[in-house]
Amino acid sequence: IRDKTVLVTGGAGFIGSHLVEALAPHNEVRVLDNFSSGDRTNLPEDVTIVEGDIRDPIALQQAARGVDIIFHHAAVVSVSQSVDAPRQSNETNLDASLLVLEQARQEDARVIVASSAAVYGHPDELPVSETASTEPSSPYGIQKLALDQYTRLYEDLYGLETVALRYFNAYGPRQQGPYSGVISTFLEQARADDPITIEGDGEQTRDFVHVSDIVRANLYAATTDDVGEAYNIGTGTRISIEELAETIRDATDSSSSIVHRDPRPGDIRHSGADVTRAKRTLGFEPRVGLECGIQSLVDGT
Ligand code: UD2
Repeated sequence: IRDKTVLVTGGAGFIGSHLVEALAPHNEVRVLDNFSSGDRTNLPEDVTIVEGDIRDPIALQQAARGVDIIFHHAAVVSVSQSVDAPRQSNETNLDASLLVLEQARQEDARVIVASSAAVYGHPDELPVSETASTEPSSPYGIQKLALDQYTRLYEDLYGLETVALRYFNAYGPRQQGPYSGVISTFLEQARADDPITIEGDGEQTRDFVHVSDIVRANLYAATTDDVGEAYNIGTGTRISIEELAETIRDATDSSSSIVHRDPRPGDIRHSGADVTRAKRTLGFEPRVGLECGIQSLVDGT
């Protein structure tokens, strides 16, 4: 997209900052972030930064004035934090998301929201398609599901152009911090030659999708005519956590041992996306295979 005025909430965070980088050369980009986990150094110079909390209607109003599109990525991303403090994460993930939708109505802006594979809970069938039953197994999943449903409803009720993108396991550069994903944790352990810690038996599987593919999905969502829909964004390929540990150890030439710990309570056993809808409708095609993605993380390219 070009020559648009866009707002990226959570634009200093992991996925948000990659999106900002892609948008900034051709668009007027605003970022709303409270820098609780995001970082200023993630941002290019020519973006307008509104430092504020997504729960603050004044900050949101200021950031969203006159925008054409809102990419909504601000969230409490930790599933376990949502289990420990459901109301707190609900305030950011759901209440504040409603503020975003209301603001979009005011501006008549398109809204792309970050939904999650967490909406499916423990899927009955794999790969999971968008029509599968949704039974989240965490407050985080409930909050993302409600957001996902609200976007559809806002299209139905108010004619707002909305798209929900259900991310599977995102990874890539700049994913760090205490709630970062397993790939960044394993890489850090392997680089330090520390034991790689698998939670449980390691037979659980995930669908890892590179952040550059997620960015492209957002760009397609920004222009699609098929609004009011939710789309799985993954690769369709699953890998076990055990195999992931070995792949990362090999890619880093590490002498780490691989150790097993207690499984994570409530951990989802298998997760994998059916991306047929995103392919057909958005023209989304995942480009970065896991081995390449890990190799480029290792090489820092
Ligand atoms: C991911 C998302 C989450 C939500 C969810 C939807 C991340 C960081 N989180 O949670 O936001 O969308 O998917 O289902 O992407 N593991 C280990 N050792 C470690 C760390 C993790 O074995 O040191 C295991 C963990 O027990 C799990 C798997 O690796 O089985 C993936 O863990 P994760 O935290 O990267 O992501 P997940 O799938 O829990």
